[in-house]
Amino acid sequence: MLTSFPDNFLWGGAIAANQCEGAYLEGGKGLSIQDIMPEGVVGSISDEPLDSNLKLVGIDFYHRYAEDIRLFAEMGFKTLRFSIAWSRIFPNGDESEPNEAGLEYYDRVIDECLSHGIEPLVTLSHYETPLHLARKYDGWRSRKMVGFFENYCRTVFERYKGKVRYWLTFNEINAIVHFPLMGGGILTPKEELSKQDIYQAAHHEFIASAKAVKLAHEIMPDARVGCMVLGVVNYPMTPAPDDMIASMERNSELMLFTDVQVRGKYPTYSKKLFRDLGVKIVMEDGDSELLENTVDFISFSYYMSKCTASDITRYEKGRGNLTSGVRNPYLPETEWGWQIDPQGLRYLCNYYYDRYQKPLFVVENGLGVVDVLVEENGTITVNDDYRIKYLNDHLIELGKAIEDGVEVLGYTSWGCIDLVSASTAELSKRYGFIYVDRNNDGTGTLERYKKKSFNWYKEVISTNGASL
Ligand code: BGP
Repeated sequence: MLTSFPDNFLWGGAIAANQCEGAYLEGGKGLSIQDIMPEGVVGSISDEPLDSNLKLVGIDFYHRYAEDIRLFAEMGFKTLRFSIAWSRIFPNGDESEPNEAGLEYYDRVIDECLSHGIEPLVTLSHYETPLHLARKYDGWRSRKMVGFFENYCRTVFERYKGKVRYWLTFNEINAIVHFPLMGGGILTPKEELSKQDIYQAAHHEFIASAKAVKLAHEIMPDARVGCMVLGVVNYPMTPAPDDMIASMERNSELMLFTDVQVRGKYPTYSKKLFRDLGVKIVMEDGDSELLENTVDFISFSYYMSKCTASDITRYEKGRGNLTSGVRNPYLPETEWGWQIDPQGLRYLCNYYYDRYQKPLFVVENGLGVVDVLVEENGTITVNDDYRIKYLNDHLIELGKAIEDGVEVLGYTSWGCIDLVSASTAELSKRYGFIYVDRNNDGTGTLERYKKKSFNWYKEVISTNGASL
């Protein structure tokens, strides 16, 4: 029995606009890059949006948000992480006046959350660069993006101040290195981009993020703004010092993204890293001061750990969503080859907290699985004991991290309702406590069904983790 979770611990779930809302042309919305990625990051992009893109309807959260939020409230959610689709507010991304219908939509979503005592946790940019900005500026390769993003942030901060206290800037900001299109709205193919292009684009996101933090604190003095990174820990494959150093260097590449946003400057090791990569960040006057607007907390996704070796060709490659590594022979893996490592979560929490002494927020964690609906005593459900085990094991380790002394603000399980996968753009990879009747071919009633894990999570929340 665990009692380590603090009384005000923010239990909840996480979703993203492009993966659940659908209705991507309703309410005056403009297109985002997601609308030309019908196969997800693993596939190719199209010139124009395709009707075959499951995101056209998503899980119809745009119309069913009230029903879905009621189900989250029934589980006892204290918080809901969702993103605002930038292109609902500014359809092209660079207009001066916002789209009122888009703002009203999020008024309704936020008010619905608040009416159930659910604290909104809003991601400002969840892989959703407006398509027009991708086409006109090649996304975040252009410094101009900073101003457009600032305008968007100011608009939503002014509109939702007093209602939304917790904000995240860029979802998995470090993903830009691996997927420049998804992370940076960059249409130039990755093979044609230099490391200079990519890290310069990341710099623009750092500046935009720092400006968002500054603005948020000015407009909403009680706001708490976090960075969001893809949280991966790299174990050395063997105790050989060469492997240890390889894992240190690999971790440094990841830590660069939190270091800049949490410490407010590029770390000392970045000099060598950038020299080796042939990168020279172009800084404008005032950038160093701007970066000093550091985040209030660190949020991250956690799905797996990785191994690194000085010579990775000697080992089997591990699979993963956005980064790859060496397969760890001690760990089981999911159907998609993601290595399951609950203890890695405890390790990573300690790693971040030792480094920064700032509160952490686990904003994504979960198991993507093909679920099967069954009928039991007249009730349609999914017996997802595998998901319960996965989440239970991770939460026990999170509890241990808290006992270790790590300050953790909350935990939002990824895809608390089934939604479209980011990597595959399919619906068959399900994470939810709530099943949505929609298939990869677009068929299905969109009906919602509670899985077995629904009541399990409800119990976890109502006992504040003591039932784990
Ligand atoms: C993260 C993204 C999410 C989410 C999750 C699961 O990288 O922030 O948007 O989708 O991964 O990945 P997938 O949907 O590919 O299973």
